[in-house]
Amino acid sequence: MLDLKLYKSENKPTWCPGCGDFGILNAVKQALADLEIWPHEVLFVSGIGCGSKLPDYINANGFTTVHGRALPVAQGAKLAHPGLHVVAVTGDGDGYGIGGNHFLHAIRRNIDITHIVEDNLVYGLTKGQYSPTSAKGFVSSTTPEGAIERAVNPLALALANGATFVARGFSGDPKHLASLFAQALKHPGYALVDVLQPCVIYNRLNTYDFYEQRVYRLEEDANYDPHDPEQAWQRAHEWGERIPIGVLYQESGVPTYEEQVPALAQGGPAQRPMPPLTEAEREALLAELV
Ligand SMILES: Cc1ncc(C[n+]2csc(CCOP(=O)(O)OP(=O)(O)O)c2C)c(N)n1
Ligand code: SF4
Repeated sequence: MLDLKLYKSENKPTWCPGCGDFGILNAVKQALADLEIWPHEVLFVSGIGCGSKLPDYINANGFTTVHGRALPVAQGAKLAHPGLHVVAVTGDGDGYGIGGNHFLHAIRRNIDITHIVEDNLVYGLTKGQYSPTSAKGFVSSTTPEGAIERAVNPLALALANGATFVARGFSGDPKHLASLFAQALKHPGYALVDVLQPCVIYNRLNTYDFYEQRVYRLEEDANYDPHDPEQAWQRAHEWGERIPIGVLYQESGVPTYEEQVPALAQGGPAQRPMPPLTEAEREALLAELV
């Protein structure tokens, strides 16, 4: 196991005290340490939102894109550098709302990236508007009479589109969450970890207490088989008195997108040696840059 201090960033999180994003950050670091992934071997790509600040708070490669675009940038980075562990970090608004289209296509491509969704069921950074995962009837700053639309079910959506790894964690259980992140990082293909993340300011419904009374670990159910799509489908719809966390579904042996691209057989462009420049090319490049 590597030392957790390796991942310590110089930047101090600006999250509200008690925010569920702290548990996610700690669990991510733990998973990297457990798998002995060094900071230079991993890239975090995020969008815009409270949770999307995560790359700033971890000592590793990081890139912040625009709202909703973490997944395409993460996929591009993985194709350029297949040897890198690439982790896309999005909020529920970022990943399932404005980035919802990318979510579907990342799933069906099965590029080997890990997608962490900090799912607080609300827009945090922009002050509490309802999000795609907010329950019908959820009262927010923009819906004082309650959200009219029904919520998106990200786990069912992922399963229905052929995702090869679908998990749900809870940021109030960081040890369990770290094991989910580690399994997702090891999975060859697109791996979704939807994380129940309390927003202690704008979501007074889905609190730590709310989840602590309801969540249960799937692996403690001896009858549960995460390789059975029908069982996964059924648990993906369980939300109420009991909420499952753990690996809902994993399918092995499905080739990743990058394994099927002949041009990547020699490695990604970022891994190939640069062909030497002629003097004229060098001069032209310098003239362009200087
Ligand atoms: C193209 C674009 N549309 C809208 C916004 C405004 N915006 C920034 S963050 C955000 C929502 C963030 O919510 P979520 O992704 O759930 O993350 P959280 O802040 O809850 O972690 C919105 C609407 C933006 N920055 N760019
Ligand atoms: S507004 Fe909510 S999600 Fe954003 S930092 Fe505060 S508690 Fe966390």
